[in-house]
Amino acid sequence: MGYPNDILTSRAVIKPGKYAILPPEGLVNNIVPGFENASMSILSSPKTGASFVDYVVTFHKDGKNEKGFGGQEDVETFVYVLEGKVKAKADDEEFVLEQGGYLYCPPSVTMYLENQLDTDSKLFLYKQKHIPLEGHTPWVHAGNSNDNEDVIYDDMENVHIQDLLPTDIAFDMNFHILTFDPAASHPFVETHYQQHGAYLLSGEGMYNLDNEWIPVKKDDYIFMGTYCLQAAYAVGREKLSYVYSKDCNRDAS
Ligand code: UGY
Ligand code: MN
Repeated sequence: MGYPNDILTSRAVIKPGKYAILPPEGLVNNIVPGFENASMSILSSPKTGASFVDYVVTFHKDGKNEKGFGGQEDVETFVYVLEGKVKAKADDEEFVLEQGGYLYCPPSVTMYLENQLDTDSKLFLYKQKHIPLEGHTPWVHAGNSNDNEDVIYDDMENVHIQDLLPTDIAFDMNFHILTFDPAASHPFVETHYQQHGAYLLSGEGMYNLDNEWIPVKKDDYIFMGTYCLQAAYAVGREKLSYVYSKDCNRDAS
């Protein structure tokens, strides 16, 4: 007979369609066909009101997805390496991605991933239906956030942002990293059409979601729905940083 390790409470908050916070300790393993030697959890999906699907994937030794991810004519994919080292392919084009590395595959390009370590590699993975724009085609793009320029965010000198993908109009979404020095905050409470799926890379903060102040920390996942009120303060001694998706360059539908 088993007993729980602690009193059964959770930091998870789920407000379907509005927002969700998923702390890592509550995640369960989801089998996704094609992913081998992997533990993965689906974090957001259209079932919770997201226009995208987000996953956190831990590849164990020999972890891979030999059959590929995405590749359909209307699906775009993105991967960001949280920990470890993977070989990532966009069809036949090969990249070695270490911590901070990322790859975007446009529609009709299949993403293949393979752990390069005997230990675990951890990834933040995304797919979404691409909204095409006549005369413009997005392209394969890879990089490493450790090599990118951090730009001051909205005149707030203690907040920095980087764009992970090109800002070209062919792209209907982008991934960004937003980083707050301890005690920094957003300049105002945002309300906007675009949704976010955000994975916390470091630090701790108080996040205002729909005017509820909720403590968050490294490895939490936050879904923010359309027009969900949103703003954060960084607390503690480390920078609060998260990688997140945001649609762009398209009219509302
Ligand atoms: O880009 C954004 O909308 C971003 N500032 N939102 C957020 O951090 N919640
Ligand atoms: Mn926002």
